Amino acid sequence: MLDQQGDNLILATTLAIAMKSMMVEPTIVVVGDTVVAEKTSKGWRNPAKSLNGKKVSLKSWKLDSTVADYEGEVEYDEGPPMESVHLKGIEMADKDVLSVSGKPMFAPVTRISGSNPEYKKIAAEYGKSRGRKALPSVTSGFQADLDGDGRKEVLLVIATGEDVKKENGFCAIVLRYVSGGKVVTKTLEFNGRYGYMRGPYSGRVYGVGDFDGDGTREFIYTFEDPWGTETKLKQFKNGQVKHLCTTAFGE
Ligand SMILES: [Ca+2]
Ligand SMILES: [Ca+2]
Repeated sequence: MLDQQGDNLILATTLAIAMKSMMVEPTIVVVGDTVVAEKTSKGWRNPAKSLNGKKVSLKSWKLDSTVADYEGEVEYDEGPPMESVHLKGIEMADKDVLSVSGKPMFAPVTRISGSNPEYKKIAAEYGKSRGRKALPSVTSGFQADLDGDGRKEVLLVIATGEDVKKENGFCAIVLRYVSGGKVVTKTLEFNGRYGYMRGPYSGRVYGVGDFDGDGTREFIYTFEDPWGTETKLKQFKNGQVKHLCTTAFGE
């Protein structure tokens, strides 16, 4: 009798494990508590309503360090104020934390300090190249190997302060990489339309890594103004930036 019960228990446990392994988790990218991208068999896309109720286990990352992993559920909210897909029950999530389900391979990153003279110079030269008189600075950024070729690229947020937000102010996200022995500066985002009811703008880069395990790295950043936020997922490969997905909130 006891043996029979033991056998049943083993059978039930085996079934539970088998069922759990059969439930395929969606591949999602989350910033704070907001799902910003989903990988399907057709590629990356905006998170869909079909994610509602899906269980996920996420690996979390805060630019250059791991933070506590999350196991939980995805929830779809049709609004108001707006449609969103987020993690259930973590309202006060740290906005800087990037979380990815499955087995993401985060790439090591080195934070860049805006007070470093080299980056002060880079920011000043960039501002000048855009014809702006206001002196910008590197407000955030990092070095990381975006394309996995063993050499690090640089992602920078270059912005002027709020005090000079009139006609000369701007915020940009730029990528710097070496091509043919020369440093190339590629502008990914630029906004200088400061003025009445606009600005200041800000940007933030969150991390880089192979999020879906297909062998190509992705990177993610947010570009923001008081009216809304755009979070963009991109790839850098063979000197080209490929856009994968934008999730926008706001007006
Ligand atoms: Ca590289
Ligand atoms: Ca990938």
